[in-house]
Amino acid sequence: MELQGKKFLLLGLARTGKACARFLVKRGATVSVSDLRSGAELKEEMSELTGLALSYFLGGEDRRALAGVDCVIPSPGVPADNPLLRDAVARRIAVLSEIEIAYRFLPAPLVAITGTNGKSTTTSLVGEMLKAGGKKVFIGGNIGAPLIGFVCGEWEWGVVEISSFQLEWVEQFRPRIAALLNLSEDHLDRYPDFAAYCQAKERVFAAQRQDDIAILNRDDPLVWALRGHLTARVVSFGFGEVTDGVYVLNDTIVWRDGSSMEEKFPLGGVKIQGVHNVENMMAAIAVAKAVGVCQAAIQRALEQFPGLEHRLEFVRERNGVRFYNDSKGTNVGAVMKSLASFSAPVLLLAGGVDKGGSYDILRDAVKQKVRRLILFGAARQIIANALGDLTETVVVDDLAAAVRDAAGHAQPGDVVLFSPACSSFDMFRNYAERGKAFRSLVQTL
Ligand code: UMA
Repeated sequence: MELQGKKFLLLGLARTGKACARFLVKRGATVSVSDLRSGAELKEEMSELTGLALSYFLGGEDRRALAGVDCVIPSPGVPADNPLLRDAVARRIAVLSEIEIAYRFLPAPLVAITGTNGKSTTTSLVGEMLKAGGKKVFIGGNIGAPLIGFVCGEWEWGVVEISSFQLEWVEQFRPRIAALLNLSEDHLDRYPDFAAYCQAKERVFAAQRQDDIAILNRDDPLVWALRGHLTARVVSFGFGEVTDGVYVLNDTIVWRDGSSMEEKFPLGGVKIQGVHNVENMMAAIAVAKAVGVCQAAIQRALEQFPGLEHRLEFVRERNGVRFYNDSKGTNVGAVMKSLASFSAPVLLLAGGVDKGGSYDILRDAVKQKVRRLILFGAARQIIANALGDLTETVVVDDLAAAVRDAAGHAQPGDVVLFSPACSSFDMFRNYAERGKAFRSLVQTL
C-alpha cells in the first residue's frame, strides 16, 4: 500500500486517531483529522501531536473534510452511520480500519482474539505464554494499544484483542491464528440486531487461508456452528472430552492434537478464578500450542498470571464482606459469568448506559445469587423494571451511594460485586476510570 503523497482523513482523535496520525505522517502521507469534539476539548490530544503537519476539522462533521481524500480511517468508536462515513462510501472513497492499515505493514504474524467476553484476559494470557516460551511478542489492539503503534518493532508474533468495531472495515486482515471465544448480546446500541453484531465478529476469519488456524468454543452454539464454514483449520476448546482439541478433566486442562500427543495443565496453582477463566485458559492453551510453545512455559505463565484490573478484581475484605471490582463487566453475558464465580450471597451493583439489549438472561442468576440489587446511573430504572421483582432492589443516585448502600446492608460472608452490565459513559470516561472510582470508594469505607 502506497502512503507517500496520499491523503487520509482520520475520524476521531483519541488513541486510534493519534497513533494513525503519527504513523501516516512519518510515512509521507497528508493527514487531516475530524472529530465531533471541539479544539478546546481536544487540547491534550492535539498537544501530543505538536510538530506533525495535520489539518483539523473539529467540533462537528464538515463534509469539506472529504475533499481530495484517498482513504478514510474511522476510529472504532465511530459508527458506520456517521454522516462523513456514509458520504465517503457513497463517493467511493476507500474506508479502512486502523487494524487493516496496520496489518498491511506489520511483518509479524498475528494472533487475533475476539468474542463478547474474555478477550482481554485471553489476549494477555496468550501474550504471557508466548513470552514464557521465549518469543518476542507484543500485546495490543482493543486492549488499549492500537496495532498501528507496533508496526516499526521487530516482533516474532503480535497478540491482539480485536473488537467487532475494528472488524467493520477490514479487507485483507488475516491473522495466522484467530480465536472466537463466545457470542452474546452486546453493543445493540450500535448494530441493528444481534445477527449484525455476530457477523462483524465473524469477519476475523474472513481472510484466513487453509494453513491458518481458527480456534472455536465448542460449548457456545453460535460459535461452534461456524466450524463448517471456515477456510482455516479448526481447533476447538470446551469442557467435554475430545481427541483433538482442548478440554477439562477434573482440575486439569488437557490438550490433544488428534494423534497420541497429549499435554496436561493442572490448575491447582493458578491464581485466576471462575468458570469463565477456565474457558479463557483453554482458549489461550489452544493458541499457545498452535504457536508451538512448550508445556513447561505454558504452565509457568498460567501459574504466574495475576488476572486483569477491573475484571473480577478483588479489592478488599471488610467485616467479613469481600468487595470485587468488575467494572469491565459491561454486558449481561459478562455479569452472568461473574455471578457464576460466587457461591456466597451477592450484593450486585449495576447500572450505567443501557446498550439496547435485554436483561432477561440474568433473571435466573439474580434470583439464585443476588441478595440485594443496587442500581445507579442512566439505566437504573430499565434494569429495575427487568429484574427488580426477583430480589430486594434499590435505586440510588450514583456509584458512591451504591457503595454506601452495599456496605450498610452486607453481612459477613457476603460478596459485594460491582459488575455494571452497562457502559460507563454517563458518569465516567471509560470502564477503567469507573473501576478506579469504585476501588477508591471501597478503600475509604
Ligand atoms: N468520535 C467522532 N465521531 C463519532 C464518534 C466518535 O468524532 O461519530 C470521536 C470522539 O469524539 C472521540 C473519538 O472519536 O474523540 C473516540 O474514538 P474511539 O471511541 O474509537 O476511542 P479510541 O481511544 O481510539 O479507542 C478505540 C477503542 N474504542 C472503542 O471501541 C469505543 C478502544 O476500545 C481501544 O482500546 C482503542 O481504540 C485502541 O485500539 C475500548 C472499548 O470500549 C476499550 N472497546 C469496546 C469494548 O471493548 O466493548 C469495543
